[in-house]
Amino acid sequence: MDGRGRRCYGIGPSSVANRVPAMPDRKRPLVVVTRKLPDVIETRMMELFDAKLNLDDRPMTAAELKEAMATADVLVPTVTDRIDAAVIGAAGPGLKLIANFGNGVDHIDLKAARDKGVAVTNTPGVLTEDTADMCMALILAVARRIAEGERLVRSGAWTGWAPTLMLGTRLKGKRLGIIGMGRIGQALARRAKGFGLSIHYHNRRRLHPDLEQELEATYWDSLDQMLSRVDVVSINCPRTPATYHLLNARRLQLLKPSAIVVNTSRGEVIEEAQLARMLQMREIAGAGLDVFEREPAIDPKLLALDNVVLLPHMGSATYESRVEMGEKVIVNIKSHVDGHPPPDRVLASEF
Ligand code: 8YV
Repeated sequence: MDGRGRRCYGIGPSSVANRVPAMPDRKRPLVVVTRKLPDVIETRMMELFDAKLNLDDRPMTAAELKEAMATADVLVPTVTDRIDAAVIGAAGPGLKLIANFGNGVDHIDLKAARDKGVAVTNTPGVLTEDTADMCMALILAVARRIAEGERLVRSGAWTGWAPTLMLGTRLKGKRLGIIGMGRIGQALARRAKGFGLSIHYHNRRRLHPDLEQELEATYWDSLDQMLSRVDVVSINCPRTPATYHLLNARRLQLLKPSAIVVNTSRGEVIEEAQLARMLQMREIAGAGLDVFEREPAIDPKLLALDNVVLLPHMGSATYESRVEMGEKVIVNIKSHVDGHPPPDRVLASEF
């Protein structure tokens, strides 16, 4: 022990020279986590940081978020937190990083963060495959009426097999139009190819020819032209000012009446009221929706429709994905506090 009761390590006689100096007391960063995360992630955060966890998982109010910003060094929000200019404006001098738990950052005012000198990170890559699985599951569920069939069995009204019962649509040979050919769009394309769908896509940038060839994907510079020719549309682009209501009333009307729309991205990319109206009128055959414009509120029209499969924003909800997202958050925070640029910085200029 040294004179201040701290443990010292050394070999041989205790002398100042052969003592390993005690680590200087470095203040651990105060990290406020807005929602309950997997136990392994919370435990590691407690080991590394002065972590303030939200064990009862009650979403924080705007006032609580502002208070957290004023005192913390790092905020770890999720898609359910609105990190707008007012919340960012409340940041204290220590707050230099918002380490988002999730890929999409449309709930964070990136410009306000940049102006305030606050870096923003996200968790790309680790939820790609799980989200693509969910896109494919929704396509299958709508085309083959899986949720409807399940409801029929549970209702007790099923009277047995019949030649014309629950007829759906064959996927093999149909055209899938992917809007947003990033990681998730490409992972969906790989899956969909296996189901015999031909791949069409619209993206800000055309893919490298080698990748396009590997995916056997047809690029459409014009979204309008692609929409009128495909049988299934999947939204896989991020929600940005440019993609808000990208599928608006006019574009939805370009779809074939037999078309299926699937959305695992953000509700705001589709003009939801119009989609609900067209589904109700059977001007669009069906939809699989994991995200909504006013989550968790859902348009009552959608709730009443049989040709729609509705999920509670669970595209990336696997245990593995949540743990890997948490690990990414930790690496981003650790790099930042150690003075290195965090690997998953989101640049305001990208949006
Ligand atoms: C996440 C998502 O679960 O990462 C995203 O952008 O939409 C979801 O899959 C959610 O964002 C967690 O904050």
